[in-house]
Amino acid sequence: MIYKEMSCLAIHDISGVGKCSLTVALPVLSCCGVETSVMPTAVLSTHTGGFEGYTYRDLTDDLLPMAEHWRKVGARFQSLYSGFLGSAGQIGLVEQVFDWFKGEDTLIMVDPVMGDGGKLYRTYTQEMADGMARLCQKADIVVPNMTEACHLLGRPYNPGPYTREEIREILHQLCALGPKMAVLTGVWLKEGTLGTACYDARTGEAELYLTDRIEGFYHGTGDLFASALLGGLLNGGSLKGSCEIATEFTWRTIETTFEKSTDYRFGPKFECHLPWLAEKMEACRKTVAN
Ligand code: PXL
Repeated sequence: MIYKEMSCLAIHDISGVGKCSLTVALPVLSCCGVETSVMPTAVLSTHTGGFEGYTYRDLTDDLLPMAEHWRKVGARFQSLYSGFLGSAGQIGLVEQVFDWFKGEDTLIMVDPVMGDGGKLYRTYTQEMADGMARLCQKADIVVPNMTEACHLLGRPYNPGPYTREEIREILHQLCALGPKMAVLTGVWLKEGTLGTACYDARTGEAELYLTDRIEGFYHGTGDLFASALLGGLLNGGSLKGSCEIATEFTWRTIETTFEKSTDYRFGPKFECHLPWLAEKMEACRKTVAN
């Protein structure tokens, strides 16, 4: 076993039922060997995708006091990773948290969780979407789906299929906002496929990872993908290598969810694939060590 010290502050909501955000980020990052601290942005009974009558407790007022306490006790994080945010004010506070905890080598990942399938989530306002664009400027890496990318860039939403040129243009435009790296989910070129695309503006390297499309809409898979991607990068994986692992991990999970779940709203069945992910992470550490 190769030991590597890795840490992360994950800033997302916690939805009690319907695995997504923190209930996905924590187990996945822990499995990757990353010591993960959490800043819960809101507490919900379920996620907002498909359940009626969920409870929603906004934690905006708690965010800065939490961060101030961490500063007092000397907490440090190698990576800062934000996802679903509950209000426009909260986005500004997360910017502040980034400024406080950003060191020279800190990796900031922003997953601009705003919507899917061409639509913004129910809790999302235009003001929040504008704030999210600002937050992305502070990131080293952004991980939007197609809906989120189009919204961030002011592009009309195209449900697909996409051309390689279109994907490349979106990735370039995302990096032009500020991040060094951009990863797009929900890309496909022809029927029956679905995957991800990555681009590193420092090296110009880009890659597309396509898998067989499994029909259905699977909540929480964006969080699963982004968390595994961050795990790969922290373990020393390249952007391309980490993107490939995260894409396959997500695909394996979707396959199991398709086969075993009777109601996809209750979240992706990823747990049985964690040993596979842990092995891939060990391989990333070995490559770096040799
Ligand atoms: O997986 C994204 C997500 C995170 N958190 C909450 C959500 C969603 C998507 O619907 O509702 C509360």
